[in-house]
Amino acid sequence: MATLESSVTLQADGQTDLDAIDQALDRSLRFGAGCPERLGEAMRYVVLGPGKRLRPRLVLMACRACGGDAATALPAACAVELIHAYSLAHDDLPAMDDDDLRRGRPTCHVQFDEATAVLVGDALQARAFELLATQLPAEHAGRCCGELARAAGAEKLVGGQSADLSGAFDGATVDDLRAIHARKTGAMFIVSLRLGAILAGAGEERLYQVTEYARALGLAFQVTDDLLDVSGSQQAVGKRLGKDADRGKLTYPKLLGVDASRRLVDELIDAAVAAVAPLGDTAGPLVDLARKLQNRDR
Ligand code: GRG
Repeated sequence: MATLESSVTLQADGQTDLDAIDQALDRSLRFGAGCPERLGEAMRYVVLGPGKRLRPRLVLMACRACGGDAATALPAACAVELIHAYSLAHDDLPAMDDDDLRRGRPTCHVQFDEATAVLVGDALQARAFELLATQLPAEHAGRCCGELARAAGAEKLVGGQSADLSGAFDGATVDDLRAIHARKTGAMFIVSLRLGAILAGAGEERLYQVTEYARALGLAFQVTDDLLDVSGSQQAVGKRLGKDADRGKLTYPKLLGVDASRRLVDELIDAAVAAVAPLGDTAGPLVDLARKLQNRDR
């Protein structure tokens, strides 16, 4: 595989980071003759569509916040986005959320077919770990592989999805909902920050601080996602068709009401900002991103 070194200079600038991430993702999805054309095309369709690239941006921001060179973290940034993209393609399948639209376009199984969507997810997951194993500095590669495997695995991302699909929600509380989202959404936010920090050579105290930031941000992200569903703006901007609503999905606004959900977002964002305050100015982009996310449904 070609190295992901980008021709775009990585700077503390959101747009430049986005360009660098998109270029590196593009390079990470070039395969040799062994990859069937349709599979490669579908992988690129899923990953290179118009997503926010939130998790890879968090990897780079965390790396800089902890004093590292963000270019070192680019393979990790791509790896988390590949896992995220696989999870969305699988979540959209008829056996799961059965969605027709993702990122404003037909979902992978609609555009291609179900078997291809399953295989796309399988191959993206493998590619993510290949990137970490082959393109990170040797002293960090093993730990990064282990942390991402755990976040994506049966106790976190996959476990949260499984618990969500099992859907025994009668009498469920906000704590039950939090427990699912901590696994389904939160773990990928946490690992994004942690990989960036690890690659900057952060010690345990810094790792703890960025983990607490990510924990609060991930939950706030989920609550605002639910609030966007209520306001209908997800559909308005064509982000997600969302059959969730039809199958009686449990959400924060349903359990708490809209106003209390917004207050929860405010508390979580304040907690996220406080967690990285000890890092000083280098955490500025993390603080700015948290404040933007706070208002994304208002
Ligand atoms: C199939 C193992 C497996 C897991 C699926 C991510 C997920 C778990 C399901 C997606 C549905 C969901 C929980 C939505 C809530 C928040 C979320 C993860 C939204 C999608 O992330 P964005 O908004 O997407 O960052 P983009 O398209 O911008 O990358």
